[in-house]
Amino acid sequence: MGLFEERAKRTEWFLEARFGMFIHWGLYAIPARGEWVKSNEKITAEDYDSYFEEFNPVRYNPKEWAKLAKEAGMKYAVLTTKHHDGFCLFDSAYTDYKSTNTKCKRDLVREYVEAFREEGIKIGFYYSLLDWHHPDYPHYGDRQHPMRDEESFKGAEHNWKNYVEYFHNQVRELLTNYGKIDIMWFDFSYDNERLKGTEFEHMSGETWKAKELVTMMRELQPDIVIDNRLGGDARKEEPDLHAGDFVSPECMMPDGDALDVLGRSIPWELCLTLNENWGYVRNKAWEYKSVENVIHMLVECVSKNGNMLINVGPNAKGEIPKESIGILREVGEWMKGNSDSIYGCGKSELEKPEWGRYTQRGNMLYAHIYDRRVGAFRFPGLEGKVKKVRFLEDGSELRLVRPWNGEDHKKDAFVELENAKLYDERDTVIE
Ligand code: FUL
Repeated sequence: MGLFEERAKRTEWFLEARFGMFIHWGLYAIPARGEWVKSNEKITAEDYDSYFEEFNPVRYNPKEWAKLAKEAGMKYAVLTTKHHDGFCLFDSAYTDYKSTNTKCKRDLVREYVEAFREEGIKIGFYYSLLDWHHPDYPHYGDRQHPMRDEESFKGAEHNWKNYVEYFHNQVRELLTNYGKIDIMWFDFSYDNERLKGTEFEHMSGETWKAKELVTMMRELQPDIVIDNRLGGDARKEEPDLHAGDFVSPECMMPDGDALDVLGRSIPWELCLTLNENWGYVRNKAWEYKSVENVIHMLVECVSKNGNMLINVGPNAKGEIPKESIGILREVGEWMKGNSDSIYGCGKSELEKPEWGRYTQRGNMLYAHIYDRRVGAFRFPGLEGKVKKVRFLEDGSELRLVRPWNGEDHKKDAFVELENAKLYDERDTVIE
C-alpha cells in the first residue's frame, strides 16, 4: 500500500466524523487574555509563575465537557496537552512544570481521556512545538519574536538537541501512557519548501526531527491521525512520511476541497473559535458567533469535503463558558434532526445553489436551504432521477412539481415548498 492509500485508510473515521471539539486550556485561563498573553505582553517568567502557583481548577469535571461534546454531535475532541507557554496538563517525567505539581495535583489529560472515551468520543492531543518555558527553547518563531527579550534568557546558551529530545520524549509519554490516541495535533511549523531562505527556516520539519518523531509515533500508535503542522510538504505527489494526514486551515474557510498536485482530495479540517479567542477570555455575549453561523460553517465545511473543529476555552476554575455551552447545545438540537446530512457526507456533484448548500452521501443529496422562498426549488439535471423528497428533520413529504416555466428547464427537477410549514432552516433530503 502506498503512502496515499495508507493515509486514506487512517483518515476514514476522521472524514466520517466531520465535527470535533477543540479545547484550549492552561495557566493562561487565569489572566484571561488569551493563550498568547505571556508573549504578547512580555510577561516575565517570574510573573507568569504566579499563575502556576495559583492554578487550581476546582470545578474541572471533564465528564461534563464530554457530555456537552456528545450532545453537540461532536465525534472527536482535541485538548491542549501543552501550549506555547510550556505548561503541561499531564504528568510528564521530563518536567516539573505540570499540572500534577500545582495545587490541584491532578493529571488533567488523564481525566479528559477517560471522560471523553467513556462517551465514545475519539481522543486528540494538541501539542505545541513552541515552548516559552524550556531553557533550551530559543524562542524562535513567536509571531514578533518578543520572547527573545526575556531577561532570564539573555545570553543563555540554548541546546537545541536537548529541546528536541525533550519534546520527543513527551510525545512518547503521551502516546504510551493514555491508551489509544486518535489524533495528534502539533502546532506549529510550516512545510520545508515554503521556509527555505526565510527567517523561519529553522521551523521546518527537519528542525523538529519530524521524520524520526513520526516513525516513533506510528510504532506506538499505528492508526493515529496527524495534522500538517510538523513540517513537510503535504502537497507533493507522494507526501513525505511526516507531512501529515490532514491540512489545518485556521479561522479561514477554504474556497473548496483541498487537493494535492494530482488533483486528489486531501483531508482538511477548519479550526475556529466561538468568540475570536482560543484561550479563555471574559467575552460579552454578543462577541460570540451565532448558532446559525456555527451550523452554516459546519455545513459549508462538509459541502467542501472538510471537517470542523470548533473551540471552547474553559476558565481557570475548569468550566466551559456558559455562552459556549448554550451555543453548542443548540447546535446539538439541530444535529439531532439533521446529522445525517453531516456525518460521512461530502461534496455534491451539483453546483453550489444560490439559496444554500448541498451535502451528499452516495445517492442521498441533502439540500441545506438558507434562503427560503416560497415556490419551487430547482435541482439542475435531476429530472427523472429523484425518487422522493423529504424534510430531514421530521420526515415529512415534499412534492415534485413541474412549474409554469419548467419547459425552459427540461432536465431539472422541481420541488415544491409552498405547502410545507417552513418556519426555520431545515434540510431537505432527496433520495
Ligand atoms: C495557532 C496558535 O498559535 C494559537 O494559539 C492556537 O492554538 C491556534 C489553534 O493555533 O497557531
